Amino acid sequence: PTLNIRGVALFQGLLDRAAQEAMVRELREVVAAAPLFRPETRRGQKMSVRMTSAGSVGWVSDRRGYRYQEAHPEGMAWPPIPPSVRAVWETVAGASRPPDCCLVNFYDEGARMGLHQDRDEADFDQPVVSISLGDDALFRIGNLTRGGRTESVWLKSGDVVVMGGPARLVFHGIDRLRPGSSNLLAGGGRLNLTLRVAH
Ligand code: MD3
Ligand code: FE
Repeated sequence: PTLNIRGVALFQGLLDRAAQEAMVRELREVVAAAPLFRPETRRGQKMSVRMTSAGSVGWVSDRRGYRYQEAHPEGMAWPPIPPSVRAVWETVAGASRPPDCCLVNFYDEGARMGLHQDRDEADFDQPVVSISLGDDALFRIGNLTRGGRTESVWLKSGDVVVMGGPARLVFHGIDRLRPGSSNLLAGGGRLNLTLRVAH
């Protein structure tokens, strides 16, 4: 890694421009097969981030709660995880199992994600791997419990983050984008992919 913050490993610039462009082309197919939607929190609030998934299961949220399920909210199966995305997991995860979910988050200018833990997965010994594409985003890393001091780092297009070991359950979030900082995505914004072993 090029940087390690509280056990969160950053691989800055792991994907070059050509690799990023190839991944975006594959992700267009994912979104065509399983459209982005805006999940609702348990309290019925629409999230600002739009999401979809690839893999055998996908992450959904509605008034029934957060969970992984076999179908998109509109009923279709999730498309397969693109090979270029799987390859990143093989390179950096050091995991004993392949991912069964790739959560795709799309941020437009103004979208954010509040501090939270990722704890809907069955096995916290498996890492989560994140890939950033498009505009820069201010990523905040907290602690294993809510509150306390936090540290922030800008994630740029092509950066990969691995959360494993003790860092797997730290609170984290995205405060804001730097709009116009990347021309990778036509129309701007940011895609974040998180590879997970959900089941
Ligand atoms: C640290 N996504 O989808 S990715 C998420 O940029 C999520 O869209 C953010 O948090 C995004 O749940 C941050 C980096 C990340 C992902 C999972 C983690 C950091 C993490 C799990 C544990 C600790
Ligand atoms: Fe998260």
